Amino acid sequence: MNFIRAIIIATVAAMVFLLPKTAYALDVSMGANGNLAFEPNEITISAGDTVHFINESLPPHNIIVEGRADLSREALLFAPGESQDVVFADAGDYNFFCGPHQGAGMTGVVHVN
Ligand SMILES: [Cu+2]
Repeated sequence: MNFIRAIIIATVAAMVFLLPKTAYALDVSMGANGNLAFEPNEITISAGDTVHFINESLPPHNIIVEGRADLSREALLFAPGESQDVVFADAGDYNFFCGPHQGAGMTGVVHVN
């Protein structure tokens, strides 16, 4: 009986260990409450996490990550609720802005640990 119990415990432990790591995803809204801003505009995540950018009001918005065309989402989002995901695979600090509204201060920074 103890042997079977040990096998069950070992199996469950292995299953938990082998579960794919679900990367954390953080929501950042664009233009919420009629502000030309990312909200939040300073975020800290772990390498491999996803930032989920959601279009709100005062479109169009996009996401330009300075010096990283591969992480940028240049396509302009017009409709509320449209979104773009950006996965930050490597540690570092990433400045980003909205192309149409950079001059209005629609900027932010992602700290990736
Ligand atoms: Cu914008």
